[in-house]
Amino acid sequence: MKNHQIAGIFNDIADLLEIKGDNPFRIRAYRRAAQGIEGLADDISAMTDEMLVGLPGIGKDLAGKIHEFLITGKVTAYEKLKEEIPESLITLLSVPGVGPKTARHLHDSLKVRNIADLERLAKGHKLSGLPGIKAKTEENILKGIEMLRRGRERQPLGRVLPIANEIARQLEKASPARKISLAGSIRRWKDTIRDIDILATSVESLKVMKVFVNLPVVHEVLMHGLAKSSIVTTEGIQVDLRVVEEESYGAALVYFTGSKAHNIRLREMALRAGMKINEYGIFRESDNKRLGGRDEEDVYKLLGLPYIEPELREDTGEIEAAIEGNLPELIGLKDIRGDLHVHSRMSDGSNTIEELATAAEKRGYSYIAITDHTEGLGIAGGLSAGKVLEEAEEIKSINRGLSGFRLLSGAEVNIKSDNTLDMPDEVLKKLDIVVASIHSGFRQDREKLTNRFISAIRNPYVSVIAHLTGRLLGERDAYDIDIEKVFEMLRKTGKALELNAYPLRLDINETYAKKAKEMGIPVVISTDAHSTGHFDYMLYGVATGRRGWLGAADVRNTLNTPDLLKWLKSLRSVM
Ligand code: DGT
Ligand code: CA
Ligand code: ZN
Repeated sequence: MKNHQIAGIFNDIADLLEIKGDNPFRIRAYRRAAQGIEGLADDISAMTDEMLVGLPGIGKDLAGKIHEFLITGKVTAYEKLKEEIPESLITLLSVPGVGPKTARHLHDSLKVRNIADLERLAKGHKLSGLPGIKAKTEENILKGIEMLRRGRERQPLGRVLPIANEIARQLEKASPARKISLAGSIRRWKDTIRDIDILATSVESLKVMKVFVNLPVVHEVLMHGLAKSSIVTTEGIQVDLRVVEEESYGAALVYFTGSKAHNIRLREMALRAGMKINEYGIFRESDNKRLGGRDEEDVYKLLGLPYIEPELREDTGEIEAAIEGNLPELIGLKDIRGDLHVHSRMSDGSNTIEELATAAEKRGYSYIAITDHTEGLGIAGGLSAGKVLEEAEEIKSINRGLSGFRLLSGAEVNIKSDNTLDMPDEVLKKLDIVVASIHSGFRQDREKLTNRFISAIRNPYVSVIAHLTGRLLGERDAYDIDIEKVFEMLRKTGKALELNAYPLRLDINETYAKKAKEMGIPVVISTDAHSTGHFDYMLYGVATGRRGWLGAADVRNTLNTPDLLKWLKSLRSVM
């Protein structure tokens, strides 16, 4: 899919325009367009020009640029901008956390020309104290450089999964493979992926491998064999394909799904029971007689275990739970009845409220909450108190025309550095749901940051805490906060923790999700959608929930509409 590439170019153009000090509206238009394209479920290269212009945030001019890219593989305006701006400056901009302004300053005033220079200066404390360089900037620059390096090793699942699915689809279409499955960390839905593992069965392995190493995504062939081949895609991701016999499929799937730690536990269990397990099957130790391995259930059954879902296979207690018959019944996408964190055009989203409602209803949802940014977040078009109330009125009136689907009025308020919210209680009390998060000043120290969240939870109208860790995969590490303390306050008040499904955020990982469940903290899984296409990200949120052992009962947006509203109301009588 070209979507990701085009969104990347539009984001780059926005950065370059910002460096040039171009018109902020123009810059924002590019960012909005990028965001809309990134969220599309459909392949942009299959769209007609009229369809392009019909996309949210895309006018004639941007549609023309997309068209140009699809035909020529280039966008002239982008190429020109890159020529105008020194390459060394663009390099500095690639460091996570270094924005256009800092990059310009480093480049022009401090004459920094490459990442090695930058690292040396930051390490030698040569930057702090200089005008325009804030106290913590040095530290953040070093973190950014480190992340840039790490980012090359592991990619976010949200980037890798579409590529893996596409490869599997093409193998299915063009090769004589019978069964095809993704394996490895992708099948376990880990948040970042080192390489893609694919498993197939076939009696014509030679042909399957030939198709594989000649796929259009292949950039380089590392190994071309009968049982295993490896390629590197044009995006730089390694893909291993293994072809096995039908009778080994289950055993191989267990083996290559991993995790390694889980496999080791299975092997120990097998040995203790006088069996041997490997990627070919499960055998009796004494005479090597094949006992099974055709499907995964087979393997677990022979070990005396129920089937264990791939998301749980991390050796974090799943084997013990399986032995005791205590495996959790995991939440599924079908359990989700709505999305409780959605942005409309009123703030920085790409769609109108009606468009969002229509798209959500089409997915079979019963409700969504419109939670636009509020005042404090000027850059994201945050709404004033008057606008928040206006939007709530509009939602009421739209609801009158709906049946079987309901819009919830809400807001995503910003918890300010002084612990207060950027919206008064009199406004918040008129809304169905209030999501509170930190969007600025997140470089405060641990105690201050922690207290900001605690204060927000104490506010009687706050229902959900979002972006608790604030991490952005490959770009920003988690905030330094005392999670224990925040969780304790959530437990006390019964307020909910948001598991953000946006694949580059997933700021509540499986460990925190599991901890929330153990403490009895209600979880909501929300996409933070900024366009209708982003509703699809729910998949990643649910997967992370599953990795955190969550069942439908642990997640509040599995409730039906009356029960959900009742729960939200009940939170307001807490304090
Ligand atoms: P990653 O790092 O995102 O690629 O994570 P995985 O889990 O996909 O790791 P990978 O690609 O190295 O290996 C795929 C699976 O193959 C892994 O989950 C378990 C299995 N495996 C790999 N090496 C070993 C090993 O030395 N022993 C055992 N028991 N299993 C292994
Ligand atoms: Ca892998
Ligand atoms: Zn949001």
